[in-house]
Amino acid sequence: MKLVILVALFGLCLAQHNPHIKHGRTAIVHLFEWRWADIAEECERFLGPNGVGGVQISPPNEHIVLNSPWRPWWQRYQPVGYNLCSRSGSENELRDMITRCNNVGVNIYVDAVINHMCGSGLGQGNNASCGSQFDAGKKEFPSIPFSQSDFNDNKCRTGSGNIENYSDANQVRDCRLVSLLDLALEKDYVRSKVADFLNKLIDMGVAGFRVDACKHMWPGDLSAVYGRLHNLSTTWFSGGSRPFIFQEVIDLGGEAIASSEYFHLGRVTEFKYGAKLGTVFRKWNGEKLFYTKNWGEGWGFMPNGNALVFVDNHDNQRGHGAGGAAIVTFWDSKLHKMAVGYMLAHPYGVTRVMSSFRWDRHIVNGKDQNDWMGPPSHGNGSTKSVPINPDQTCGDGWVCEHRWRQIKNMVIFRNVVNGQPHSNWWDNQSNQVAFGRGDRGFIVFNNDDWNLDVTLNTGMPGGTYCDVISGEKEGSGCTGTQIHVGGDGRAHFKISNGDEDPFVAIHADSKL
Ligand code: AAO
Repeated sequence: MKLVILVALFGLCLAQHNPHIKHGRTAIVHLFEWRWADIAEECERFLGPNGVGGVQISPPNEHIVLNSPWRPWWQRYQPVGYNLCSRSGSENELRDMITRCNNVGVNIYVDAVINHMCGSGLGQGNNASCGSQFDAGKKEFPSIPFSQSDFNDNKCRTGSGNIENYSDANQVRDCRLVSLLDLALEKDYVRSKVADFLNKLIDMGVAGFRVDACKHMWPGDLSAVYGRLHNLSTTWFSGGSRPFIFQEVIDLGGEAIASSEYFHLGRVTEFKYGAKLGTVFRKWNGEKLFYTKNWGEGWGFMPNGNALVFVDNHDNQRGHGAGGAAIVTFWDSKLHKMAVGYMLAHPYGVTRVMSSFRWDRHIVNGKDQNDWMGPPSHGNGSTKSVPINPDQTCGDGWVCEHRWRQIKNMVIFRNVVNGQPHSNWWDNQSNQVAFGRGDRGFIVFNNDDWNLDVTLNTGMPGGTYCDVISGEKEGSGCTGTQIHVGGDGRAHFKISNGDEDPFVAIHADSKL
């Protein structure tokens, strides 16, 4: 009997670790700051047809609107209510987007900001994205409503009321993160309001949540909130499906709070992944690509079944959050394509690809002076839509890494090799490595300052394959390089270190 209960509890916990991705797809893309109307189009014209499993969207609820700095991207991390209108669009547009994406097999994951409301600073004004009234000074948010007693200030023991020391778990959870008004999630009333907000989204058809700032919330409080969540909508998901939960906890080691405290609740962001992979591809601190033979848990990362991984995110691509200068972003496009390619080829974790907007980066003494800049906007502050160029790239300042051929094709690679083991490893004891995924795919990297010229056992059936990095399969031919695999599974690879993309990948579906 005890065993049955234990197994049942274990099953319940693991449920929130499952992204419920459809049709054998595997990767999620973060369409940072995109408008709902554009995401709906992107699901239909690109993400569905190219096998992308889901989209992480920016926070959909009402947020403060700031004039100084002018409309920063981070205003959306300052909620002032749970009405569903934001810089990305209205509730109707949100609902339409969720429906249309689900209809083409693309899941929606909501960035849920539930640790806090807006900043306490009076200087921020009281403009809200749906026009609701609020008073940060009095801690009043009548559209929900939350008032003074729904906040944690009485529990915080620091002089400033803010988090001052990350070695003290109590202040990290009970004080204000960068002055943001900290919700008292121990209160049943607050938990119910937060759960109502999330349940409304679940009933609209979302597949789960990226939960913001989890380090700053007690695991017990989160457990109580998650316990109130509805099952996913049976219009698109099988009965009894729990929402996918992935929790933002920054744990590079050395602090009071460890990501493992959240494992039983859902997946957790593994920030070591991008920090280390960036260091390896940059060849900093004596790192070499061949050291990644035991990439994953072998590098001290969290257990595979708990990890949500990414090369960069919306914070650390501009110096916020954690990871620093090692993080490889679209600004270093050659390294970025290789790092994202490596991540997507490797079996560890649920993978998330970043899709960014460009800003006027201006680094002085290691700090980006324009780290606040919001998405491409019109003069009145409304976000520009995403135009698609004839070559399928995006215009108007939208970077669309997810549309870059190399990244798009590696998302497909990950789907094709799903479930296959990491196999046939080869390295030159430096920065040239290769590995396969059973007999379904094989990838070779040259991040050395000299050419690669080698014959390798790919583990793949004999035949001619299109390299999906330099091109792809089109009809009965390849638009890029062809790779000939012999009957013995061996193939010859030549990769110049001078290539814009010094890596090659083949998979079962790129065979001629
Ligand atoms: C803005 C202004 C503030 C103002 C506030 C209120 O910038 O000056 O006080 O409004 O008016 C985003 C922006 C913030 C913005 C906020 C609200 O990034 O700049 O504040 O919206 O508009 C911590 C949290 C983590 C958080 C991260 C940014 O733990 O949860 O800070 N990320 C999420 C979102 C993020 C958002 C929020 C949370 C808030 O993704 O976009 O903020 O909703 C250490 C700790 C980390 C800590 C970092 C940064 O990291 O471990 O937990 O993250 O510090 O404070 C090495 C260490 C690493 C360390 C890092 C940095 O890498 O190994 O552990 O250095 O020191």
